[in-house]
Amino acid sequence: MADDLADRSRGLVERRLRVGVTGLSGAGKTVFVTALIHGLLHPDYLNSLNAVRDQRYRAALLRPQPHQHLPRFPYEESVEQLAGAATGEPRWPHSTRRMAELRVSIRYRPRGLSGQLGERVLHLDLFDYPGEWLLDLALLDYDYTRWSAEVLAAAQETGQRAQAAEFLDYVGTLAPDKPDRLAESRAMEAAARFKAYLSAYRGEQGRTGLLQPGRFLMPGDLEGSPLLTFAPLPAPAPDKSGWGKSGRAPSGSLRRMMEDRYQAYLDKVVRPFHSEHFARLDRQIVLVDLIGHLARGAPGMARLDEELDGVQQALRVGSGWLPRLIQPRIERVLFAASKADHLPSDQHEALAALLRRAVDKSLRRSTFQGAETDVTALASVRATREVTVAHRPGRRYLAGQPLNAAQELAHFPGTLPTLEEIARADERSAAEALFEATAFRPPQGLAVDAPWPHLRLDRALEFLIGDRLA
Ligand SMILES: Nc1nc2c(ncn2[C@@H]2O[C@H](COP(=O)(O)OP(=O)(O)OP(=O)(O)O)[C@@H](O)[C@H]2O)c(=O)[nH]1
Ligand SMILES: [Mg+2]
Repeated sequence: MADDLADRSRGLVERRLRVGVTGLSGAGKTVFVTALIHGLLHPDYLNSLNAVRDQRYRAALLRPQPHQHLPRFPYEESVEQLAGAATGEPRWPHSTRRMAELRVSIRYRPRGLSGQLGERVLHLDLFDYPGEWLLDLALLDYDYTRWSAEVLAAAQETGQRAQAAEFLDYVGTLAPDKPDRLAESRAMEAAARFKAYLSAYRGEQGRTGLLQPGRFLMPGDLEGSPLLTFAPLPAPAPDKSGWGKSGRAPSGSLRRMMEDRYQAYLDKVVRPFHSEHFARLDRQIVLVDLIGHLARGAPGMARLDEELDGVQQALRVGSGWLPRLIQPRIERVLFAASKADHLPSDQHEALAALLRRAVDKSLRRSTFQGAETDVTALASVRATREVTVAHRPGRRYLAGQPLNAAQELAHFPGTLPTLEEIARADERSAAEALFEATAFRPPQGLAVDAPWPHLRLDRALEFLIGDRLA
């Protein structure tokens, strides 16, 4: 309100809206933010954004971002890669490991009477951050002992594999409950092995359970920090003589050091991320590579449930320990299955339905009921076209250039599995793929200064910001 008044004195009403973009590694965040900004700057293909449809949308501009200490989203670089401007060869943007921010200011004319009073400006602050960090909020419910027990149990389940064994064997040789001059170097060794185990499984499963600390594989600025030098330890022996009245392992012991670091991780990493970033968002889009989850079979789908539960939990968290002012205020959450251009259009509804079902399951488990949610399937940048072939009329084929092919080809990608097929795979906990899609190169001919093809990017925008352009 104060903002509005100040700005009105300069003759222009300006408002701010902070939209978070998240999803696990590879979900499509960077491509989404790039395409969204590019679309706002070149809005010809955004007809489902009502302000564009009603011709009230004037223009958008990139502006200096509000937080100087956050990295700027690499918009120009990503556009250049996608358009192949430097090399002549379009490429998907590089994988990113950090959060980033960018402000786009949109000038529009409001609907109805207020439109006659003049144009307005919406400062849209986009905040891109790894979903792995959001899922860390689950750790707040665990103390070090309970966390250790669950993580070690999960590691034992996969114990026959090399990296899990190397980590468990090492932890098994430790005597963590006595003061130990070498505690620091043992902590470093245990943490290194723990990390090696986590990264070995990420390739296969994406994550190793919900309780994997998000910064171990996605450290951002914390690379090498002592905050990441901890690992789970087996429960202490029942005999706790020498533990003192506090009930804690003796100081100078490895266990004490690990407990302190785990606690520091919660206090210095997890809570601040929540209060400084997550809790300040107005809207949130969660990108889900559902097709990628299906490719990992039943374990992949189980991980999807876990991921969505984690998001629900994040939305709920904070009411207990955050100051009132920064309690979560996210008003709208859009869950979007990304890369829908891997399927012909007659299967997009089925893709969205699979995601909707998973979201509904986690919504039912959660008691949180604040934010308005919606589910969609979209392609930020459409890399395929739909074609038909003479001998199979009625069947829709995809034409595009596969990542590993030298030229364009048309193929039928198959059909998404039904819910029954997914449930059956789940019973057998079968790891074979439930669906496998061909990965495509970005389309040829994206121009730096012309609109790009997409699927439902504009509808996603209407849900996320449309009411603020009304
Ligand atoms: N066909 C198609 N592929 C996409 C689309 N969006 C993302 N991809 C593919 O998914 C990959 C990952 O997309 P990114 O946007 O880099 O994903 P991210 O979430 O930023 O990933 P990290 O930076 O690694 O966390 C890209 O390299 C593309 O191969 C899309 O709209 N269509
Ligand atoms: Mg990225």
